[in-house]
Amino acid sequence: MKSSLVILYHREPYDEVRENGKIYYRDKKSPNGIVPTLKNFFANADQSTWVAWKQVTSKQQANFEERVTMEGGSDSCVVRRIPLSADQVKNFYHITSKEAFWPILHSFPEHFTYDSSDWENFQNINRLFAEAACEDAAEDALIWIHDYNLWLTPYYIRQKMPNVKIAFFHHTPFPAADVFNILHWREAIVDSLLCCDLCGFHIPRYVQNFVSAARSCREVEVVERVPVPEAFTKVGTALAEPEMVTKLRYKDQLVQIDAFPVGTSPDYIFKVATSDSVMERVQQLRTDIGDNKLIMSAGRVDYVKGAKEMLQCYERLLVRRPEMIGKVNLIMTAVKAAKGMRVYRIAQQQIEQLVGQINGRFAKLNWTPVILFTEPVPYEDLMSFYKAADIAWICPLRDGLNLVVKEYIAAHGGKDGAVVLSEFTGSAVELPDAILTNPYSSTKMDECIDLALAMSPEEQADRMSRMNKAIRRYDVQQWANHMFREAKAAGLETKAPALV
Ligand code: GDG
Repeated sequence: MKSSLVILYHREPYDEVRENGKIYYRDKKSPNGIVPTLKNFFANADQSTWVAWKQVTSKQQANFEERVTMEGGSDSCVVRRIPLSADQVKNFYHITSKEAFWPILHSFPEHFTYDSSDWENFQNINRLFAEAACEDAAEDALIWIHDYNLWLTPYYIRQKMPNVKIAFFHHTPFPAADVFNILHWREAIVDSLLCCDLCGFHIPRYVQNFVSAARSCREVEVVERVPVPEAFTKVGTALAEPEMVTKLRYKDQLVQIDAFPVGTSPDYIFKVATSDSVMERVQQLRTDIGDNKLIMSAGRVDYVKGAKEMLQCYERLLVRRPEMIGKVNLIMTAVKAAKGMRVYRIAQQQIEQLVGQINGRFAKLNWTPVILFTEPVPYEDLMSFYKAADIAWICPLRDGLNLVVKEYIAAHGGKDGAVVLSEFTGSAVELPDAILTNPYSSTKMDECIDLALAMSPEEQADRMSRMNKAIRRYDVQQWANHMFREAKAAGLETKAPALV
C-alpha cells in the first residue's frame, strides 16, 4: 500500500541502539525539537513513510536495511533510510550545505565558500530523496519536506508526480534577495520551491524575503497579500514586517506561502522541569551558587549563535561592574559540531579561548565565572539549568527561530525569570516582552544584561506571563496542525492524519 503522508527530514526519528548484537530503533532519549511531534503525525497516518539519510561504510552497505520500523511502532509507518557514504555526507552536508548555503541563509556572505561546493552531489542526493518519496507516495499523498538541505527535492518530485501535494518548511532564516542571489544556483533553488503547493517559513520577514528573491529570478505573479497575523510584532523591531504575500503563481503552479513558527511542548517541558528528579538538581545547583545570579545559555557551536559576543559582554560586565565578581554565574552549553565540520572549528576555538580567558582572569578558589559544556548535556540536566537560571541569555547574530528561548519560558511556567533575546532571531517577533538586544552593538548588549540583572520579581512575572501565552499560541502541535490545516484549505487534503 502506498503512503498518504511522506515526511522528508534529514534526521531519523529514533535512536539506533545495539543490544546483544541486535539493533533496536527506539524513541529518542532527548525529546526536544520537532521530531516527537512529526513522529506523532507519522504514526497517526493510515500509511506513512519517513525518509532520512544514514551514513554507512561500504561494508555496511552490503546488507543495509533500507526500510525499518520503530520498536513498538506499526508496520504501516516505515522509515526509509538513504544510505550515504562518508564522502557523500561530507560533501552534501558538511561542505555544500554548511560552507555555501548556511552562511548565505544567515546573511554572512563573508563566510560563503563557493569553490569547495559540490552542486552535482547535492543534486544527486536531493534526487535520491525525491525518488524514495515518489516510490512510496500515493497519487494524492502529501509530501512534507524539511529545510534547505532538500531545496531541490520539490522539483524532482514534481517532475515524476505532477499531481502529488508538496509542502516545504524552511527552518532557517530566508535572507534578503540581494544576499540570497549571491548563490549562483539561485534559479534552480527558486524554481524548485515554486513547485510546492505550500511553502512555510517561521516569520513574515522570511516570507517577504523569499517572495522578493523569487520575483528577482522569475516572472512570478503575486496573487494575495495580507496584513501579518496578530501573533507577530508588526513594527519597531529588526525583523518586524507589517504585511506579507500569501499566494504566488508561477506558470501553472499556485504556491501558498505562510509564516507559522515552530514551537515547543510547553506542558511537557514544565512537567519535566518541575519533576522531583529535576528539582533535586535545581536545589543542588542553587545550594552550590548561593544567592548569586545564574545566567544560562544553550545552543550549538556556530558563529551565527553569538556565543562570542555574549562572552565578550560577560567579560565587560565583570570589568565594568567589579561588584559582580563572585556574584554571578554563567552556565553555557555550546555543543560542538560533528567531526568534519571544519566551518565551526574557529567558532569553537574562540568560545573555548574566551571562556579560558574569563575564568583565568576572574576565577576565585570558590567561584568559576563560566561553566562551559561542549558535549550535549542530558535532557534533564538542561531542564534543571533552565529552571534554576534567573536569566536566559540568547543572542544569535541570526537565527531562524530559536527554540531555547521558548523552552526556558516553558520551564518557568510564566512566573519568574528574565529573557535577553537577540532581535535577529525569528522568536523575537513573537516575544516583544523579552529584553530585546542587538548583538552587533556592545552598548546595547551591556544595557540589556544590566536590565535583566536588575529586573524586579514583579516585572519578571508580568513579562513572563505574557511570553508564556505567546509560546503557547504556537506550540509545536499548533505548528504541525497549522501545516495540515493550510494543506487542507489549499485543497491538499489527503488521507493524511487527523488533527491531534
Ligand atoms: C534550526 C534553526 C530553529 C541545546 N543544547 C543542548 C540541547 N539543546 C537543544 C535545545 C533546543 C535545540 O537543541 C536547539 O534549538 P534551536 O532552535 O536553537 O535550533 P537549531 O539546532 O539551530 O535548529 C533554528 C530550529 O531549526 C527549529 O525550526 O529554531 O533557528 O537553526 O531544543 O534544547 N539539548 C540537550 N543537551 C544540550 O546540551 N539535550
